Amino acid sequence: MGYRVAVVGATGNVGREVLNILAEREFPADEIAAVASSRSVGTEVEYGDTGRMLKVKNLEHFDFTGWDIALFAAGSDATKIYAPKAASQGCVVIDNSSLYRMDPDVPLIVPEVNPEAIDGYKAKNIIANPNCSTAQMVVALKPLHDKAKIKRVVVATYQSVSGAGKAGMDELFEQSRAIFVADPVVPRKFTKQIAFNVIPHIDVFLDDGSTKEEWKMVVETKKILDPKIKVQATCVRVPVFVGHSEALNIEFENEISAEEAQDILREAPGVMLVDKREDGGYVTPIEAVGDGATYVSRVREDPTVDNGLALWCVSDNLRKGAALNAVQIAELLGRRHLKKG
Ligand code: 11C
Repeated sequence: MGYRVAVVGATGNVGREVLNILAEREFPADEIAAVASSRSVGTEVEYGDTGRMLKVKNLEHFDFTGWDIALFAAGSDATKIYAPKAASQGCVVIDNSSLYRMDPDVPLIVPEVNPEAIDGYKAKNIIANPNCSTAQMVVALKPLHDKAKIKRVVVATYQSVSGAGKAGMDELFEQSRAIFVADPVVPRKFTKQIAFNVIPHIDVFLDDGSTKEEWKMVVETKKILDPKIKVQATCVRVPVFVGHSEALNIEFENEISAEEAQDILREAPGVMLVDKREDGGYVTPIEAVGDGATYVSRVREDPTVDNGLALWCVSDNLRKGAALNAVQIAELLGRRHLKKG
């Protein structure tokens, strides 16, 4: 007997990717429900590329009783109402929003990094999935932290427009077209022109001048990896459709050479090292699309600090940054707690 799995927000960028990944990984599901807001009722979504079409069910009336796992990829307003409802009806919620990530009673999980923390899920029946830019960073940091203990990370991100949903992707496409045909460029989703530009602003501003996206990278890294690690982040939106990139500068407590770091990363779970130190011997976001790995390139020593390394990391933000990590959490939950079959 397999699981009964509900995918909430099934018509969005991340929800569709969740369905693709469940199908690709042959998740042992007896039943899959595609659930979304009333706007999407009447439409159908495909279960991966299996040809199997799922009729979208209305979240407002969906009864989660008897469903084992709900993978939520919905907006925060809907999540606030329906995630606790699903959890109270006995269904374990794996939530992709930022709502529960810093709740001390909710585990925040990246399976390659802190799988054991999932054991705390019973307090609320909710497990949180981290922000995409945090997920890929901690996958790359974890094996290096185990070896030489990280003290501080300075990160600059290059985040694709798909992080802002379908509206973000449409805006990049529409503005690019408008520029080619000399139409006016109108920013809607983003605060400034995104086509042929970069915008150093993701999510809302906080009182200290940082943005909430930057804050998430700080606090989520501490919760997932180690509360002692200091993180300074600058998060930037770039005109790329899918795939987030990050330039990391890392200071360690103990000595670690670039060669040692490369050897460690080559063997690390979830990491793919592509670091040839020659033209094209590194990964760009386009090459990471559709893949689950966190790619690491450009590993080198930073002689301006003690025990410093610099590196470049890239991942598909809709996959490892969201849908894949959520499905991996569901698999981990199955292995450790909800055994079936
Ligand atoms: C972006 N990282 O690229 C965001 C999207 O907290 O889950 C995901 C926001 C979140 O815009």
